Amino acid sequence: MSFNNAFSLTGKVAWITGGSYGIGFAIAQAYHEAGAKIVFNDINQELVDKGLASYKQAGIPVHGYVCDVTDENAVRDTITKIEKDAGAINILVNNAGIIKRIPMTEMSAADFRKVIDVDLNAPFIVSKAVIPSMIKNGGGKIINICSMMSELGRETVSAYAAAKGGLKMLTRNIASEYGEFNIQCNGIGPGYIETPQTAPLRERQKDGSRHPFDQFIISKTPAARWGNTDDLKGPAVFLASGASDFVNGHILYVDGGILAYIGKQP
Ligand code: NAP
Ligand code: GCO
Repeated sequence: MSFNNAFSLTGKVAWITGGSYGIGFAIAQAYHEAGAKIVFNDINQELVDKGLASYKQAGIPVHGYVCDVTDENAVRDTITKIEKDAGAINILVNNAGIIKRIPMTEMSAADFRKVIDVDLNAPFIVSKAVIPSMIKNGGGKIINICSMMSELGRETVSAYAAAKGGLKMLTRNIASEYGEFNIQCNGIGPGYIETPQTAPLRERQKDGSRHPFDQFIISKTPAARWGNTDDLKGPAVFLASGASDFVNGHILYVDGGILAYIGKQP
């Protein structure tokens, strides 16, 4: 395989869950540029329509579906539609996610379960549903979007950290269980990325100054900035391509160095 071909996704079908905006959309853009056929889903018609309009504007042919990734039947139905519209899925990106920032002692069990359901149970449900056809077709790539919270904790994100920590271990287990079928399952752990999910943490204060959390993140990041969705494109293509065929069960942290850094001395 030539160096350039190693990174090509030509002829591959890539499903990006929750891919109508943000990180999922950027990964889809990169996969399209690398030659893949893109399909995505989102939780409701409004988001799918918003996604379809953005893909059209970016010149990316795409199929979009309404599908709640926590619903096994809906996931199965969506896979049937994807196989009919685009072909068998070669690359799955478990990107759909939610966060609820609530102090743990104030969080209801229902809210905790909801986060676990979307961020951990759903990657299990969707991966479980695509693995049989990947095995039949000689292999595939599964990329789970993990987090800094796969490694670290902080106030208010107990459910999210529990889910993303679990997703790291689900990643390693899929790699362990299905590696022999030429399935590589890896994770990407984005650092703090500018998307709507993190917008409340970057809101300007009434006096125009930066949000204290915004300042905190910049001071904790050796790169001294938030990440942007483009920062995730190269790593996502690598993990979807032949270039990573012997990389399995790995979490690639794309965090500007956060996990390497103890922080500046006061
Ligand atoms: P996001 O706000 O987390 O949302 C991703 C998409 O998933 C949204 O369109 C969302 O719909 C959808 N979704 C939620 N529940 C769903 C369900 N049950 N079924 C189908 N779709 C569902 O966007 P993001 O910030 O781009 O994050 C993408 C992924 O990266 C997430 O897994 C997130 O946890 C992870 N991540 C983000 C950051 C960051 O700094 N932004 C850092 C590390 C990891 P709604 O808009 O209705 O919720
Ligand atoms: C938070 C953030 C994080 C990030 C991301 C970090 O409230 O601390 O939302 O959880 O979104 O997942 O990698």
